Order: sequence, then structure tokens, then C-alpha cells
Amino acid sequence: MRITVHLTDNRPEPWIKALREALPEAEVDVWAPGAPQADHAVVWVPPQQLLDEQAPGLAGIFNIGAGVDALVKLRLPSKAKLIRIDDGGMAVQMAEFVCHALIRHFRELDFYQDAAQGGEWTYRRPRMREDFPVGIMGMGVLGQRVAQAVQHFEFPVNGWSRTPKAVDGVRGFAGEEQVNDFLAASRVLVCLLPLTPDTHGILRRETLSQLQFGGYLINVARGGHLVEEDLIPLLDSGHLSGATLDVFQTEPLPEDHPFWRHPRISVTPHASARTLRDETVAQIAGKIRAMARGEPVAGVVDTTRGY
Ligand code: NDP
Ligand code: OXD
Repeated sequence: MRITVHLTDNRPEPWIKALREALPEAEVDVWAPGAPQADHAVVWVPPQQLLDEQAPGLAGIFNIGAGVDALVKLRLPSKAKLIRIDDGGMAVQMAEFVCHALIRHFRELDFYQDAAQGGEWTYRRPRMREDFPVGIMGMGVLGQRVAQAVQHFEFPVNGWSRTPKAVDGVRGFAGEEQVNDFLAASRVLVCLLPLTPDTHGILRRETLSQLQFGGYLINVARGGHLVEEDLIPLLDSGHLSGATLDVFQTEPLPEDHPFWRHPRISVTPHASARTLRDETVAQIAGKIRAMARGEPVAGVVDTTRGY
């Protein structure tokens, strides 16, 4: 068995070493044009040339992330399964990141930090968590884990997905027909949708202005979900009180981008849930072995749906 590896933004050597250790029966090499035919590809944002050249023999294309938007834009081999990382240690990271952003906002911790820096002993009036219902857009692997974590802090939680979901303690909304009710019922909005033609630009003036007054946006999905030029006017009008953004239309975020220096926007460099190499390699190795035995595997992407 041969595995070819191409990881834009990641050094391939530690991955190749880990894959060789996990699958000693496999030949694992970094992909280059003209590389020998492989059975599986392990990729992050691969070039079209890899897919075209390797198409005849590929059984699996393993994306080392959860989001496959960069892959489904390409011409994919018709016979290969496209397989995403299925949690792989990302869900708990996403839960801690979102809870941190939510609690920092709700408990006004930036106010206390500024006060402390000025040596000031001062209080804000307590806020009520029932006034901060959290709406999670995308109730998949990550969204459900985030919903569970947020509920531990006793915030009301709304969830929106394409198809109806029954998740304990979560008020569920589904489809286009319920998106407005979902937004109107939410004050803090967490985006955990895949980026598809249906969700591109979904965070825009018309949708964000339906959130409850003083709304707060946490976008941890993809930069393409947010119409960036709509955000600052909504903050200036007071309708939104702030935003935590981990993903951007252009990454790295350009030096002169207004989000960097806006006092009510927190920027992180696409770091909310990192791919963990050991977990990811163990998951890929397990799935390759299951596929060899003819068993079904989790995380197979429906490429027509786009996630
Ligand atoms: P899943 O595929 O498990 O879940 C996607 C959810 O979105 C599903 O509930 C799905 O609904 C819903 N959905 C999809 N399209 C629509 C639509 N048109 N309308 C309403 N709901 C929709 O994805 P994950 O939870 O694993 O990951 C979500 C995204 O998070 C990834 O695609 C990626 O972009 C991003 N991500 C970001 C990271 C970061 O570091 N910032 C790290 C990892 C992921 P249904 O259940 O009905 O199908
Ligand atoms: C992912 C990501 O999709 O890291 O896994 O963004």
C-alpha cells in the first residue's frame, strides 16, 4: 500500500514519520509531480495536479482538517472517498475556545482587565445569563460539542442546522424557513457551519441585524461566512456589541485590516481548534485499515452537499 502526502502550511516530515509508524506496511512519501501511484492521499489544500495524476488508483483522500471547502472546489477523482477528520481532538478545543469567548464577553472581563491596568477597584452590575441566549449555526460534530459545553454554564442554547436535530437541552431550528426565528431568539451567535455555496456570506447585515440588540458574533468556521465590510457598521450602530473572529476572508489577516485594531473585535489566527497530529494519524490509520477490510468509515464527505 502506498500513501502520498501533500500538506500546504504544514511540514510533511513529522506526518510522514507518524504515518509510517502507524502503518508500517505502507510506503509513505511526500507527493511531487510524477510521484508513483498511491492508494491513499493525506492532504491539506492539495493542488489539482495531485488529484488528476493520482485519480486512477486512489481509494481515499484524507483531509487533515474538518472543513473540506478547499477540496470540494477541485475536480475530485470519481472513485475515491473524500474523508474529513471527525473530531480528532478538535471538538473539545472548539468548546473551550467558544466558552472562553462567550464568558469573556458575558462577564465583561475586558472591562476588568482595563480597570486593573489603571489600578481601579470597580464593579459592573451583574448580567443575567437568560438575557444571553447562544445560537449555534451548524449542529454537526463541533456544534453539538460546543452546545454541550455552553449548557454547563447554564446559558439558553439554540441550534440551527439544515435538517432537524433533537439535541438535549437545545432549542432546535432547521432550514431557511426557521433561520429568522433562530436569529431573533439568539444574542450570541456562534458560526460552526461548513463553507458551501448555501452558507457563503451568511453572516451579513440582513442576518446579523436580526440578532437581539447588543448581539455578539463568534466566527470560528470560515472567513467566507462573514461579509467583512458589514461588521464594523453593525458595531458602530450598537446593534452588535463585539465579535471574536478566528477566521478571515484572507489569511493571514492583512496587516492593514481594520479588524486588527478595532477595540471590540478580538482576532485569533485560525487557532480555535488545531489539527492534532497524533490523533489525526491514528484516525486515518484506523480508517485505512477499516476500508481494507471493506468496512464503512465515519467522516465520508458528501461532495454534492459540500460537507
Ligand atoms: P459537520 O459537517 O459535522 O457539521 C456541519 C453542520 O452544519 C451540520 O449540522 C449541518 O446540518 C449544518 N449545515 C450545513 N449546511 C447548512 C445550511 N445550508 N443550513 C443550515 N445548516 C447547515 O462539521 P463540523 O462540525 O465538523 O465543522 C464545522 C466547520 O467548522 C468546518 O466545516 C470548518 O469549516 C470549521 N472548522 C474550523 C476550525 C478552526 O480552527 N477555525 C477547525 C475545524 C473546523 P445537518 O446536520 O442537517 O447536515
Ligand atoms: C479545519 C480547520 O477545518 O482547521 O479543520 O479549519
